[in-house]
Amino acid sequence: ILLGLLCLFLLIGFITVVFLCEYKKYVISMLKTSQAMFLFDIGMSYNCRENWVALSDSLYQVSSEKKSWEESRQDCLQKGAHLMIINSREEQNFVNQFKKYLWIGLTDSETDGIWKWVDGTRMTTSYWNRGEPNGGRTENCGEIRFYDSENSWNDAPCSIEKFWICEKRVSP
Ligand SMILES: [Ca+2]
Ligand SMILES: [Ca+2]
Repeated sequence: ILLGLLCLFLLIGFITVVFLCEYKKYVISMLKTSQAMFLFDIGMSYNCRENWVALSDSLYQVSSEKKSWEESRQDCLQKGAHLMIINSREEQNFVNQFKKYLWIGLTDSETDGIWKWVDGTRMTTSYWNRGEPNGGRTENCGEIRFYDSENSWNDAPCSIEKFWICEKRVSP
């Protein structure tokens, strides 16, 4: 009986999730102005069909295509998000788990050797792989590369097309 109840609860949960997704799609189709859509998106804070994954106060989405660092940055902005900013060991270990080469929101394009996050803050804690960053003026964008090591970062030429990871804050 206990198992039966558990199954019932799971079924109800599943139906609820599917219903909410369909409902959201319906409302989005009704709201044609982009501003209303943006507000609604923040309100729901969870995108059913877009594979956002939650960790602490943020949602993360790994891209399914490859783009340059700048195009990746733009893609995240269009989604009301930004390229991932790593400021905890938890986030660092989390991003390695995708086991993919991924652009993150780190660049030293402005001043070589001064690494900044896409929100303008200086990088303080870093997880560079041994010998990195080694690109000087030719490698100005940060990526997750050596994901089997905690220190997985590499600097790479920004024009190379790679997968990327967006981050969206849920609470302010
Ligand atoms: Ca550089
Ligand atoms: Ca490098």
